[in-house]
Amino acid sequence: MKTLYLPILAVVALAGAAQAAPPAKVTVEGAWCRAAPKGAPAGGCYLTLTAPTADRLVSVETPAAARAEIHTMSMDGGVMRMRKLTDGLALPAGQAVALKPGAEHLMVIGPKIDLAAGATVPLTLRFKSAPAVTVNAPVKAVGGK
Ligand SMILES: [Cu+2]
Repeated sequence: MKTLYLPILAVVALAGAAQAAPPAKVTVEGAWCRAAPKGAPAGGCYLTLTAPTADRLVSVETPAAARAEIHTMSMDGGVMRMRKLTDGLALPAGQAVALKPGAEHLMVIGPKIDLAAGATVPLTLRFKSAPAVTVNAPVKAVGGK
């Protein structure tokens, strides 16, 4: 019977270690969403992520829209197209990853609020390892594509 206790003790020790050292938070800077015409089906949000250790942005949630997705843009036969990143977005250790117009971005689909300047879009970012971070992204009327 004595051998049975050893694995149980090992599991308890591991759980204790995990509690003592939670994964470091991902830094989120400069979050904003682009203003969209009233009734627009979706809007883009942008921010810069810096993960202290290699991580992955796996999903985004917002109470301000039906759903939110992580998108990338690429040229397809001379046309810029957006595509959902189903596996999320890699965040190399210590390297700032900018989500910006014309590149990787967050898409809020089916907005429940008017994406007008002055509004705020709360975005909860979920990572593979680091704890989730919620930021309030101000809506800005910014031109350009
Ligand atoms: Cu998009």
